[in-house]
Amino acid sequence: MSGGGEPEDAVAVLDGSGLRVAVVAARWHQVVMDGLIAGAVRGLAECGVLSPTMVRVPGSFELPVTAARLVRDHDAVIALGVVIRGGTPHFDYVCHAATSGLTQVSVQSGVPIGFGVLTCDDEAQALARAGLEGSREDKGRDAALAAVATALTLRDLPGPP
Ligand code: DLZ
Repeated sequence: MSGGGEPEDAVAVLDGSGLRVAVVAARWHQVVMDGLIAGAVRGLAECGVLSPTMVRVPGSFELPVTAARLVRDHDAVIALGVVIRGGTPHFDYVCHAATSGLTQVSVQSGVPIGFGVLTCDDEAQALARAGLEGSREDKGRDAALAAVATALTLRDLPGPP
């Protein structure tokens, strides 16, 4: 997937200061994860979210069940992980479990989940998206801004939550 179609107003100023936000982050691929987490925290601070709940889980497979708990008492969740293709079909199973699990949790709860799970062919692709020095993209920050923007949009829509 290419980042080339990113909307120009994606970085519009967001006031998320009243929101309860959680970050859930897997532990695999530590250097990339450190970049994603730092990017998410930076993005949240830009929106006025200064003390997000931080939770670590073993791997990306554990993101959905943990997000399911966090949506009970947060207005937005940011899920971060890195899955790198190996020589077995395991990659597809973990990616599918994380993607469909997080989608289900978000749609069923009505709480937005920023999707900051990198699914890459190799480590170089992941580093390029990790928001580290020399990275082209900052997917942790992108996921944080998307979750806050969606939480604010949902809050302002008419009708029951
Ligand atoms: C087992 C596994 C493998 C092979 N690769 C990754 C990965 O690249 N990224 C990741 O976040 N997690 C990986 N895991 C761990 C699984 O997500 C999960 O934690 C274990 O299967 C235990 O449930």
